[in-house]
Amino acid sequence: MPELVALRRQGPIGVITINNPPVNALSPGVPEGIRAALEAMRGEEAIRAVVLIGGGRTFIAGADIKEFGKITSGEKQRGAGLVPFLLEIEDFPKPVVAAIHGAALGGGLEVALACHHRVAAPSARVGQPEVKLGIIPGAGGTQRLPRLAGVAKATAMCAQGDPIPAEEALQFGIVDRIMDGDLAAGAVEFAQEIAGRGEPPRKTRERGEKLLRDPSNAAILAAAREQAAKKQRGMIAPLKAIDAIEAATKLSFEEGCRAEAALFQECLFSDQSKALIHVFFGERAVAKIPDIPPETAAIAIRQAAIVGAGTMGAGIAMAYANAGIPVILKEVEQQALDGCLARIQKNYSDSVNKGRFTQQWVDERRALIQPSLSYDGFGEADIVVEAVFEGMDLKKQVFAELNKVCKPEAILASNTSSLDIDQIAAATLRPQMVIGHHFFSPANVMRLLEIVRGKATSREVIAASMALARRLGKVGVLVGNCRGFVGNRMYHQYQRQAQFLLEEGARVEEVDGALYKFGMAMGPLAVGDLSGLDVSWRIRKEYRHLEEPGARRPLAADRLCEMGRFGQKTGAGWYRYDESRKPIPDPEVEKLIEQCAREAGIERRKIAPEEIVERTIYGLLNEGARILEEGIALRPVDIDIIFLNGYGFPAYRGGPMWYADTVGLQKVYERIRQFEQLHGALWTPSPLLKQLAEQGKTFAAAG
Ligand code: ZOZ
Ligand code: NAD
Repeated sequence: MPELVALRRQGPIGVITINNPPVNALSPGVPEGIRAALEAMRGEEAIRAVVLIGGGRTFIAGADIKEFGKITSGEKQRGAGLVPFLLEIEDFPKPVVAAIHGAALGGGLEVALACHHRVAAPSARVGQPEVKLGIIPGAGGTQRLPRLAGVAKATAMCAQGDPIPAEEALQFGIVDRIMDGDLAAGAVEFAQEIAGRGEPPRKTRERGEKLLRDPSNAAILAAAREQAAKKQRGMIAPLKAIDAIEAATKLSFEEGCRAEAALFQECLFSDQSKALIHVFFGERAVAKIPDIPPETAAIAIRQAAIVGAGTMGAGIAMAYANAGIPVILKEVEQQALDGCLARIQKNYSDSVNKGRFTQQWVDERRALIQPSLSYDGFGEADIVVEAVFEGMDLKKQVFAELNKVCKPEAILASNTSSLDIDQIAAATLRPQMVIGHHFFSPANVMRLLEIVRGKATSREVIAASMALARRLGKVGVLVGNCRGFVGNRMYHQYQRQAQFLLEEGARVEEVDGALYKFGMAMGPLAVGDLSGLDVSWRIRKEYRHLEEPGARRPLAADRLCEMGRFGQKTGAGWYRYDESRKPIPDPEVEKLIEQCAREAGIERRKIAPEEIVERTIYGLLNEGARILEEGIALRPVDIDIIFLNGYGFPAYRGGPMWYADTVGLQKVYERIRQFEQLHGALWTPSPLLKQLAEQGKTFAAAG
């Protein structure tokens, strides 16, 4: 028997343990091992029942996701899958009990469903998260789960993909018992109890009582489809998962499995699945920094402090408090501090009202935030995050003060969104402790943390920042130091193209509509209105002297700001807003844009949605290619993860660089060259893009 699976006998119970670290994925060898262990016990009279359990930290996290890529690339032939193997477990003549700790996910839950009974540790979770990888359960999950949990619960689990805790699984009949204490011992006892009943094993596929072959299924499925279309907009897999559950309600188990297999296959070979699997591994890949080994000494973070209690300071304070880290929040003015604390309080109260947190949890978090008008207590802080106004002189002044009041081993982080980290670090006598921690607004919600490495930043400070990001529930991506870093530098090109398109003839809602349809969470102009048009207006004015004389620049955004139209906060920007904060297209803005176009000598024309997407997204990824050339991003996947978590790029397209590969770099390059001929030097293709296109390569292969 392969070593991945071990068998021991404990009296009349055979205990099969899976040992495939780190997460007991069903890699080649694991099903074979389980099958061999069962076969060894089939004729053994002394064995009355079997326990299947995971070694290490979890039961089974699912199919081995690495195998999917091998199948779709043609490197490996797709076999019969797990379905026949699970039938063998289900048809085993002695009761098989799955003992679940950690997680039973995807193929892992499907294995457990094929067992005759399931027991779980109180902290265990079970789920069918396949849709998050762009696929559906492919080993009978959509057929067995509704038989155990009912159609509504199974549909929610398979279509939305969120795992549920053991207690809920018990409530819905997915697990039979929760075991406090030693799970293996409890499961053996449970197996003995079952064997003692002397009943034939209970096969999930034969349990039809919860399938409800009645009209209420149609309403459940219709509501699920509607929700998927709204909440998982653009994604194929959730709808296919619902189709598979529908098959369970209408067909025999065998026919249902065949329908599931066909739908699984369709999903597996889709671009969406390839993109989402890239994202799964990408989120883990960005945590690995080539020159910072995992054994780099850790800096413990027990106490934090923040300078500047504005929009960002408030969100960052909540992010720390939510992770259980005490934080001092310093302001210069009492009024600003009071306003910030009121915003924090309101945010927490809203979360309680929405049922996201309990009052007690919120009270405990709120108590971790200590307001201050002085640097008292900063000497004990292990990390300080600066979040004052964006201005180099002020940042330097604050860092010089921090240099005096903080202990030498404290990390000094700046939340600047565009300024030079090295210049900021030069205001201290310890530039090795200085780093950028670029949070995104609202900082307690957005998952991205761009971690900006200055030329002197120490490896320990970087390693601690990456670990801290995880602790704060964020995905930390290490980037180099340049104006706007990775995200804002690329987004600037995207925004700029959106504005050029307006002057060339597209309407505000056409630009936003095309990009929303592409899958962006919001269109670029609506985003501008939300974050405030005045912010980039100020930055443009500050950097105007760096612009090439005579270079084309869009005019309308400046005009809007001159009119006091800063976006949602003033009730008008690119759109008008009423109390519902719904953007309303504004004829005044169209007139203004026409006027700007006349001044710039632009003849307006009708612009198709495809061109809107190409102009904006290709503008973004041409800049991304330059960022790679300059080494500002470590790998293409780092850029992808930044855009998925910080800018609302659709995960099912894998991020901008992955999307470029999907379109084909030759095609992208040719189009960018056409844009260069039409619109000038702004569109000069990045040399890296040119090289990869000419060599017929992809970013993924080059990165
Ligand atoms: O890792 C977390 C997790 O959520 N894993 C993925 C769970 C999942 O999506 N399962 C469904 C898989 S698809 C499936 O099962 C399809 C299906 O129905 C079967 C159809 C059969 C068709 C046959 C055709 C062939 C988890 C919650 C488990 C643990 O989280 P942690 O934060 O503790 O640890 P991570 O996420 O850092 O993971 C540790 C290392 O394990 C790797 N990994 C995790 N799940 C894997 C996996 N590798 C392969 N397959 C999986 N299912 C992960 O990449 C990481 O690796 P390193 O190298 O970065 O350490
Ligand atoms: P903000 O204007 O809301 O808040 C800045 C706060 O800093 C003000 O309350 C001000 O009173 C306070 N302050 C100024 N000098 C201080 C000092 N010496 N000590 C203590 N407090 C001081 O600004 P914001 O939007 O929170 O931005 C803060 C930083 O975060 C900027 O560098 C900005 O570029 C960056 N950032 C902003 C966003 C965003 O979306 N707003 C996103 C990412 C990063």
